[in-house]
Amino acid sequence: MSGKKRYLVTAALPYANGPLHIGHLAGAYLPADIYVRYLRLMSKDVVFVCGSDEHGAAITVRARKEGVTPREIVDKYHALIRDTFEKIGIAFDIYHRTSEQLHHETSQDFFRKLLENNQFSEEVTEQYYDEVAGQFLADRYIIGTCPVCANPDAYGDQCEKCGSSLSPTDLISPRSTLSGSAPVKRPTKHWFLRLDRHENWLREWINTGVADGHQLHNPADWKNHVLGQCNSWLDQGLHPRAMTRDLDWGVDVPQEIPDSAGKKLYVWLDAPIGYISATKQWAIDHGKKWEPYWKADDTALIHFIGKDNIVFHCLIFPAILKAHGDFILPVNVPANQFVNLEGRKISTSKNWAVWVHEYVADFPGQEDALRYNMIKKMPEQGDSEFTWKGFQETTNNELVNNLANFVNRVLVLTNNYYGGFVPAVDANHEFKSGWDIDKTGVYDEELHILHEKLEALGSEIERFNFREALRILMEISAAGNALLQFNEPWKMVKVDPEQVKVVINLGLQFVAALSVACQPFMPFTSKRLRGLINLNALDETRGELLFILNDLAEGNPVLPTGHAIGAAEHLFSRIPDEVIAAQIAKLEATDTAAANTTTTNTPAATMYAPLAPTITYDDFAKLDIRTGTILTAEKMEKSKKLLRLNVDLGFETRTILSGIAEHFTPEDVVGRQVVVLANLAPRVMMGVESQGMILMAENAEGKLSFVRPEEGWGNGFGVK
Ligand code: B3M
Ligand code: ZN
Repeated sequence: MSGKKRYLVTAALPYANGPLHIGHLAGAYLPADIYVRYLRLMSKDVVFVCGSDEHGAAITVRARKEGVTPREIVDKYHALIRDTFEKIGIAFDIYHRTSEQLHHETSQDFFRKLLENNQFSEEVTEQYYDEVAGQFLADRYIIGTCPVCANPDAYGDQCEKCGSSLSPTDLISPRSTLSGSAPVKRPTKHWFLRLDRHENWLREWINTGVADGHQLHNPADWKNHVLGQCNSWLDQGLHPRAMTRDLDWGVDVPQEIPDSAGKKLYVWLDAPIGYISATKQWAIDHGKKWEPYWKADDTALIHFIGKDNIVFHCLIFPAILKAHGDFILPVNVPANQFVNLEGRKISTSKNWAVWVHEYVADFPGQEDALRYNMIKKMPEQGDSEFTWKGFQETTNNELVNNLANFVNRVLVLTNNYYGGFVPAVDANHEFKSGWDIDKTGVYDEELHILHEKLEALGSEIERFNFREALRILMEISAAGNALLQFNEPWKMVKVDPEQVKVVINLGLQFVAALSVACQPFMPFTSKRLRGLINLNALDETRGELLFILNDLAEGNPVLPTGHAIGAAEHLFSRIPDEVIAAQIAKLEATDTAAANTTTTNTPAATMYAPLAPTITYDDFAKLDIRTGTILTAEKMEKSKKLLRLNVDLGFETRTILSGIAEHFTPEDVVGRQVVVLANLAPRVMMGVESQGMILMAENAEGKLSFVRPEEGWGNGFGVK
């Protein structure tokens, strides 16, 4: 462990604009829950905070879509999300919400302090305004073509396709998501956080763990993909970023500040402060002090998030904390990647998801089967895949055939042979070890191996390797099964009763150890299992994993001789084919339903992006599109998406960065004739100036094709 005195663990605040799906679970919430439950079992002082993120365009766009108020949206989904977390066993110390007054006050105090510390530049800039809807457009209120990867539906703050951070004025052919109209530009004042002033210390902190001369963390403990994303952002240079918006829903800019009328805090300023206000509320509710958890150097602050939130948690929020001056920085941000579903990206808008609240309703009492499957498929280092067939196979082969089967056999034999009491043993009596059939088992040695396995499991959790920790848990159960298989107590009970006592006693020690060690992963199973062996449900304030580790380290069994267990039960039941078939049918029906509910009511309509707003010929005439030929091509360092091209336009050669690297290799494209938007304003990306855009066609599967003139057409000629 980090050797810190206390831990403050946060999990990303889910937008209260829709239900939770399995991707959310495996991305941020299950890893955080496992980590916190483990810390509690090791008797650590830990506070686990989360809450609903109730501001920002994600909420108001949904409210407009459903024809209700933002308040109605957040009240509906805050309650659903909070209840779903509880039902699937995510054990927050507090699940707060950013519409609470305490959060507004906390965020406004933060803003005042940043202003006092001269951390903003106040600028009047030209921003897009929707004359039809009568409001300025930022973030998700405006979409357009991404200048980096040509994604036609990039948002005003971020392109979800290539991950680029954007400003609305970067978008090509922007359009309002409120009215669909082409917006106009109007002057408006905003407060820009001077992120550029934080670039140097952030670069050093991210890459060396040092800030203000102190070694705060070890970058080797951070995930490579997290460091990679931070550095690609830092390589592009950090720029002043507007921290206020012209909105009617959100945290007010403190009213005493001149020109603050109608201004709200940018949601990514107030949302992370939501972790702090949640901690404050927790402290009020429990008569504790919140400051040590956010201000003391001997606190470990850890943020669990999905990869789309890395920059906000590793660069922007740390800059805000530092700009404030009183707060510590996170020691790790172990972001997970994404889960795909049946070969496709999970999509809330396309209703392509397994909703957690629906799973809990469809599979009562099997919450841990989903937890287990999502941990086994946790996207720790790369995206992973969930399929219903895989869910069935994993549950039946591992939870039923391994864990439930082992527990059931040990308990049945204990009841049958010893009246349900843990038998006394002759510790020197020989038997076959479950860890190695060729190895003669020794009782005390087996307890030592159990101790080692539990310690290994713990250290994998401490390194955020939850899949590996789960594998070790199941390895203990498999060794327990092998112990029975290799020694066949049901045959030996008449032949060598002393050996059978040792084997059954050991099996019970494995079961008791599993009842504690499985709790971070499968809390419901832990509780049931402890009932079966007549032990109380774990008291998370007592550090019970630490206790059994100490017992085993001293060579003492977990379950004492003579302890009375209860009746045997199967912890998990097999999942039949028809149940899986029903889930797959439900998913496909949703998918077809989505196809059939398009405006033109024909499936074809979902094949195509929505038509952009009507433009005039004059609008089109502004575009200067020319034919060209790609002379050279190379991959851009540290970018998955970009190729750096030299394009011959006849009258000159251009350098153009094109987001096609995931579709074409440099060799694929050299010599190709292309069509170029030649009068697009140059844009610096990753330190390189891109002078134009290659026009590409994208089909329904997201495949790209070059648009090009006939073979042998010259370069530099106009396209109309
Ligand atoms: N509400 C979740 C997201 O971007 C966002 C996280 C906030 S954590 C402070 O999907
Ligand atoms: Zn993009």
